[in-house]
Amino acid sequence: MASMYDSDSDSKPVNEEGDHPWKEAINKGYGTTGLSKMRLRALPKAFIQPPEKRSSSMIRASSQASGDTIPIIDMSKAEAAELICEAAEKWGFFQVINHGVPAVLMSDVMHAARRFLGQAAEEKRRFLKENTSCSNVVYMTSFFAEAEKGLEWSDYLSMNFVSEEEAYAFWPAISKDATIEYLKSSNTLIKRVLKILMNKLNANELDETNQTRRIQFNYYPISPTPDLSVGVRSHSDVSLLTVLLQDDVGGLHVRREIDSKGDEWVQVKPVAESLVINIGDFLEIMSNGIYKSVEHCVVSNGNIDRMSIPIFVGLQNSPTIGPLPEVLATGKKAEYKEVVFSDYIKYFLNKPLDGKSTLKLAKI
Ligand SMILES: O=C(O)CCC(=O)C(=O)O
Repeated sequence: MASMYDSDSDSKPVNEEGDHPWKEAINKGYGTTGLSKMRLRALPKAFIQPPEKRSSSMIRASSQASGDTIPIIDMSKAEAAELICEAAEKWGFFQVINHGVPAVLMSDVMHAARRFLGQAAEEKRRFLKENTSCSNVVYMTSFFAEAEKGLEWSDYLSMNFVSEEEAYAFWPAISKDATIEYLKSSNTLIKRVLKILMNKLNANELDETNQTRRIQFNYYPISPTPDLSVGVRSHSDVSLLTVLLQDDVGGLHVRREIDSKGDEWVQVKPVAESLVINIGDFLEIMSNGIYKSVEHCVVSNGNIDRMSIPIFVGLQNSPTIGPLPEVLATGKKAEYKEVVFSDYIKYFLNKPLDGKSTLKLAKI
């Protein structure tokens, strides 16, 4: 049955104080998508970010002094490997073109994500944490709604890949074929980038059977007051690396430290048919800080909605994580300690996204 959250009509009861029944919207699967459709004139209070977390003001306050942009690397060129390592050290972020993932699969998975997210809440709510028949497929609003002061203005479907069999059985029927195809086809690129990064460290190739893949459909609806809301709070990824497909709207910003001049936030401008790759915390720790896992955030937009599809490449539950012996063999002082892997994950999952706070757990 259609609800007021499913409608685009303007003639809805709106509490202009922003004191909206947002909990109902989340608990019933309408999420921020449903709230956005109500064309609220004020952001519900629960979504107002504390001043220090407002990405739009953070970004405005940081002068982009350098004028530099995130490197765009052509993977078909001989110098690609060198440029990838350089970007991983200097930026922690880069975009790749001619990367081997067919454009048609990228477009198919974007359409698949739109199909899933565009459904009525009755369909999406089947994947809420309390309803899903497989804990590896979950539909959510905000990262950690229970503990956040200021929820994120976004909804997402997270699919942790365990096996094709499980994915075909439990991922949403409306989007699973294109999602599984895209995920499979991205594997060659992921393997190639990891091999390049490990080579530069003189380390062995990482065992693929010890890795994980989680793919996510992120949806950022139009915000009534984008300056007060945030799409995704500033955070670094708990992954080896992340491969992100974004639409042409833009909104992803990356924090960059520039020595004497302080920080700057740089937008990752959409480039047609490219993929954005960023280094995650695991690779920063394993490389002893040579590769950088940097803070990034997504600003809200008051005019147009946005979609992105990250693949988080992770590690299986290994006993500990720390700098690779090959890296320490060079005689460099350890910047990170060996930490219990499950402690690291638990710490990340049990708090709101908050800059590079998880990485500090491993820092000496
Ligand atoms: O949507 C984006 O551009 C980035 C999303 C992101 O940072 C995340 O899902 O962790």
